[in-house]
Amino acid sequence: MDRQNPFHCQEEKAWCPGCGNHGLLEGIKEALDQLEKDPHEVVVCSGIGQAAKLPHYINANGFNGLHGRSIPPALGIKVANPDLTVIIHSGDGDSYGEGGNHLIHNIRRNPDITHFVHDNQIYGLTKGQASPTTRQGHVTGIQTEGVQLEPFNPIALAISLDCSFVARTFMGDKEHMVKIMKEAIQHKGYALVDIFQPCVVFNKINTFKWYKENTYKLDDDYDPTDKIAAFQKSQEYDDGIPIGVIYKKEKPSFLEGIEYLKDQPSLVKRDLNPDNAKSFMEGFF
Ligand SMILES: Cc1ncc(C[n+]2csc(CCOP(=O)(O)OP(=O)(O)O)c2C)c(N)n1
Ligand SMILES: [Mg+2]
Repeated sequence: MDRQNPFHCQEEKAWCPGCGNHGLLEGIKEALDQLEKDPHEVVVCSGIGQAAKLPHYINANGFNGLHGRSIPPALGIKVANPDLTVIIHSGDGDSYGEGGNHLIHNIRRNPDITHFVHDNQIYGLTKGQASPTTRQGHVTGIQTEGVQLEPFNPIALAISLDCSFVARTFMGDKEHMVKIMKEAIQHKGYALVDIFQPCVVFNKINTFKWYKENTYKLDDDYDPTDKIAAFQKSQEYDDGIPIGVIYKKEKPSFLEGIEYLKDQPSLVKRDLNPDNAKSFMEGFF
């Protein structure tokens, strides 16, 4: 690229030195630059958490909402202005715990948005409680006897709901991560990308070294359209976790499925006529 990356931002970051979020942020800026996007074309949405601070550190439009609520504003923005590239950056707690219900039904809707989950397998911002992806037996300051619950498997859930694009990557392998990010952004439909992102302070088990030693890349001849094979891949953990595009399913995106919108301008392109709302409101009084 000979242009300067327009997504760079001078804002000081409130992340710990060594946090996986730094590399992840560099990765998304690089992916967007390589796709030759411009900042005004991009919106980054998030909920609450360390991961969810990302919209503050990238030169693009942003929406930092409530915990577990990164998806609804992203969907609203995409519906109002389908020309925008809408991306979510949020944590494993935010996306799979507090936001779990939105995740499920968003997969069913299949809007054309991309969801990058910073999966550090812990609640980072609130200082190290178990998240849905924390493994059984993992001892935390709250789960002093070790986590009792079985972990949530986002990849298996997404496949079971026929999510149109399901991938996993590790921020410690920048080339792999940027490649997957670009593919996910270009995918038409909802793309869920679980990104392993070490929390160097509150997760002493799933470290950089651990992810490096416990992940492997899917073979080139792996077929992501094979649902049964994908489901089998989603079960692998203890003997190595596959990274790459795990599942893909072609289907219409949310807006394509709404018949009456087909020959209508998008909301942002319609004339604003407050009088229409006035007469509508008068009906309530
Ligand atoms: C409704 C609600 N519940 C709980 C909280 C407290 N809270 C803030 S961030 C957070 C966990 C964030 O974890 P995760 O989404 O994994 O992000 P990370 O900090 O690890 O990047 C919690 C429980 C909140 N702000 N709002
Ligand atoms: Mg987390």
